[in-house]
Amino acid sequence: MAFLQTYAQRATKHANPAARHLLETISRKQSNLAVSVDVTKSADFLSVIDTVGPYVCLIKTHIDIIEDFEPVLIDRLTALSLKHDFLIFEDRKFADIGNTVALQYSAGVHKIASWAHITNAHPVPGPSVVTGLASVGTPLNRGLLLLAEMSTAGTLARGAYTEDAVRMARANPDFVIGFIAMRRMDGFGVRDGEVQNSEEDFLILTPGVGLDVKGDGLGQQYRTPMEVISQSGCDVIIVGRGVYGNPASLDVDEVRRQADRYRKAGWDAYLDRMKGR
Ligand code: 5BU
Repeated sequence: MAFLQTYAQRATKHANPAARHLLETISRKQSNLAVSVDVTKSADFLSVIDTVGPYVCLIKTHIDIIEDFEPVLIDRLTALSLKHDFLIFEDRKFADIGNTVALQYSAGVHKIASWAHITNAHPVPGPSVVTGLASVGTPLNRGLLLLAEMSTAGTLARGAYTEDAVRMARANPDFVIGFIAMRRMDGFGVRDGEVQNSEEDFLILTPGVGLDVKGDGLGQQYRTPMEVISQSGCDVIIVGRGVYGNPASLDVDEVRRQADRYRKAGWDAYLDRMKGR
C-alpha cells in the first residue's frame, strides 16, 4: 500500500508532475501541512503566506474571496511560492459541464490554471468534469483532486457517491492525483471480481483539522493531526483558522507560532504512522 511508504519513496514513483513535486516538497521540508489562507484583503493574504511559508508544503487559496484582487497578486503569490518552496492549491471546487469548467479554469479574471499547481472538483457532474479540466491542466502539468468526502456535518458525499468518485479517479490517473477525503480511499470503488492496482497512489488531502476546538458552529468538524494522518492514513493536513486565527486581528508572531506547531504535529503524526509499518 502506497501510504505505508515514505513520502520520498512515493515521489520517485508518481507519474503526475504536480503530485511528484508535492511529495518531494513534503519530504524536503518535513511538512505535510497545507495552510488555507481564507482572508479577504490582498495585504493580509500576502502577509500570512510570507509568515507561514517556511512551515508548509502547500498554500490553499480561495482566490475569489479577495476583495481587492489585481493580477499582480498572482505574481506576488508565485514569487512567495518560489521563495519559500511550496505549491499552490486553488480550492475552486469546479462542478459544471466540461466546456464551462475548462473556461472557468483557464480564463476569467483569475486564470487559475496558469498559477495553481493543484485544483479540485466535485464529482457530481460525472466524468466530463475531469475531461474538461484535464484538457486545460494536463498540458500545464497540473493535478486535480476529486472531492470524495467533505469535513462538514451531514455531507452528502458518502457511500455510493464516494465509491463512484474513486472510480472516476481511477479512469483518469494521469490527471487526478487524489482526493479531498477524511481517510484513505484504498479499496473503495473496487467491484466484486476486480483487483485494485497495487501501484495506485492517490494523495489524500484533508481539511477539518484543529488542535484546540472541535467545530466552528457552522458545520465544520475538526479532528487532530494524529487522528487524520496516523489513524486515518491521510497525507496532508489542511488548516485555516487554527493557524491564522481571526483575520480581523492578525498577529504575525502568533501565526508563525501556530504554523510551526501544526507542522510539528503533522510530522509527528506521520512518524507515528511509519512506526507501525
Ligand atoms: P478552517 O478555517 O481550517 O475550518 O478552513 C478549512 C478550509 O478548508 C476552508 O477553506 C474550506 O473551504 C476548506 N474545506 C473544508 O473545510 N472542508 C471540506 O470538506 C472542503 C474544503 Br472540500
